[in-house]
Amino acid sequence: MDDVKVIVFGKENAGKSTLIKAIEPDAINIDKKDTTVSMDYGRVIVGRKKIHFYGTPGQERFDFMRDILSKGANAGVMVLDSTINITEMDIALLQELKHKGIPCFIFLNKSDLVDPNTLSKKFNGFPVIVGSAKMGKGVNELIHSVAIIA
Ligand SMILES: Nc1nc2c(ncn2[C@@H]2O[C@H](COP(=O)(O)OP(=O)(O)OP(=O)(O)O)[C@@H](O)[C@H]2O)c(=O)[nH]1
Ligand SMILES: [Mg+2]
Repeated sequence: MDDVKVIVFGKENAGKSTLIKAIEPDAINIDKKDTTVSMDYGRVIVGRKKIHFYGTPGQERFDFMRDILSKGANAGVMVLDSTINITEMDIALLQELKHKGIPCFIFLNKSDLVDPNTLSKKFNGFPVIVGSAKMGKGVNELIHSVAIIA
């Protein structure tokens, strides 16, 4: 079995912990007052690959955790809230991981709250998967996309 490490990042409240719970219902979420304080962890097996998802806290004061958890990652998933515009900082973060050799996907979350026709399919060349962690939409597509590239 090959181990694959995936880091899940994105702003506070984007839905990272919900996504990891949707990937694995028994996932571990370390939350305090509904916000992640250290990390989330969930795993899934696809073919011969054991894919480990590490969710980072969204709050800025925990930025150091992202650096620690991204070490040795094979892929990254940026969770974006569809109801909020992507920022220059989000793009800069995606580029930073790309330069570290970590290919990234964008999981465009909370698509249940917006008109699907208004959603972009690409952001600066990064592949986008439209979904809803809460509804379990796009989650399988994400897992299989990660399994293909990592
Ligand atoms: N409508 C809707 N709500 C969602 C979806 N995904 C997550 N949420 C809600 O968004 C809120 C934040 O979700 P979390 O998963 O805790 O977000 P997070 O990114 O882990 O937040 P931090 O740990 O604080 O960085 C919760 O109330 C979720 O129920 C979704 O696809 N649709
Ligand atoms: Mg969280």
